[in-house]
Amino acid sequence: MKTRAAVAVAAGKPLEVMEVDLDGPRAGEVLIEVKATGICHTDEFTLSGADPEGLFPSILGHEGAGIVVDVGPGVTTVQKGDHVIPLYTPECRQCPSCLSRKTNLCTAIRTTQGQGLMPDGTSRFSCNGERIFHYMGCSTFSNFTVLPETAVAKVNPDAPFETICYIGCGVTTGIGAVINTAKVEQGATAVVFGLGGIGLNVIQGLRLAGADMIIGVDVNNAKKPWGERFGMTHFVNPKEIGGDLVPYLVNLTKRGADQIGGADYTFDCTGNTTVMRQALEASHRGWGQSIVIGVAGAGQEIATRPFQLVTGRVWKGTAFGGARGRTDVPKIVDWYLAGKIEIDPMITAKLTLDEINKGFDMMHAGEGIRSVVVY
Ligand code: NAD
Ligand code: AHE
Ligand code: ZN
Repeated sequence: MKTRAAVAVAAGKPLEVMEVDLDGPRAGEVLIEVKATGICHTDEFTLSGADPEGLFPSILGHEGAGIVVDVGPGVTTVQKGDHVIPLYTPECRQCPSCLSRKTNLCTAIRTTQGQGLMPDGTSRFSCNGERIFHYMGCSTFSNFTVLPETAVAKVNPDAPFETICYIGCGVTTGIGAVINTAKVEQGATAVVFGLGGIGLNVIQGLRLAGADMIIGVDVNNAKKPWGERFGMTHFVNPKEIGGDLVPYLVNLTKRGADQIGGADYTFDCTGNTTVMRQALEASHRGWGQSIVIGVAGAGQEIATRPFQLVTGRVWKGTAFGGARGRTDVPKIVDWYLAGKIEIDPMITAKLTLDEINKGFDMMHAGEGIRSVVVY
């Protein structure tokens, strides 16, 4: 079949919207009509050329929602008409990782996914006979896409596509980092670095978990009201404090008899390795946990004095907020429908596919929070 898609033709170039060819679903695969997709900073990261796994030409996008329109042989868990959210972290429930119960990082199809291919080692996308790569197993910047059935979560059909697509990455990553990865307790202190599409969801996760002090750090003052809107109690712009950020935050988090300072939990939502170090060092001696969410480019590394870890700080990372997609994503959609979490205000632009590059421009300009393409 033919489908319209925004194709990443080369690193650093705007996406090109065109008609491409899409082969139907093979065994164990499903064809999805994508109804809406968010634009995550990770799409920008890959498009920029910084992603060591980046492939071109490819169809980016991993934060979508849509309807199953066809299924391949042997598919049993979803059927035509089901409303689904594509999962860049699948949940096969059979691989050693899924069975371990220690991680959400299903390994069943990770190798081919990283090669931009379906599990059988081929691509469903092409244009004029030239292969186009899939991206993160999702390629939601195409109006129609094919995924393995283990990489779709069936969700409540009452939920609007143009908001629940955000659960496909940003919402689940931010809230999951708090609940699944850090396991934040009531009364905790926390610092969130980067108040964008992920950081604001960390903040609403912290509010949900009952954190007392939620400090937001961002170099863009326009993010302050956004943080406050979702539960941030203090805002710090590192450019405006007139000194080093770490001692400033350590001092700010000194409470009562605790004259040591440092937050119980810190979260990097920037992808900046200097910020990751600051986040670790701003966590509390003895028990502070610092969660790396941001992704950093090829060749970039994090560093700290081992003393920071010897003295009890814990450096952790999280992908997709530690969520097991087929199990947890439908629950998060239900939380949204029940009003337990907010999504609508964070969607600050709705675009057509032809306007998709505007979404990247707004991200570069620090304007708004999340842009969504509605097909
Ligand atoms: P975004 O562009 O919406 O937000 C980034 C925010 O960080 C912006 O508000 C920006 O002003 C702020 N910022 C930039 N440099 C800063 C600095 N030095 N100090 C403080 N704030 C700074 O991006 P996003 O969509 O929220 O994504 C954030 C990061 O999370 C990206 O690296 C993205 O690739 C990554 N990510 C990871 C996962 C995962 O599963 N681990 C999932 C989604 C996104
Ligand atoms: N390709 C990058 C890795 C990027 C990365 O870490 N991606 C996250 C999701 S970001 C969503 O916006 C992830 O799921 N990681 C686990 C995995 O298996 O990729 C690189 O640096 O190579
Ligand atoms: Zn993402």
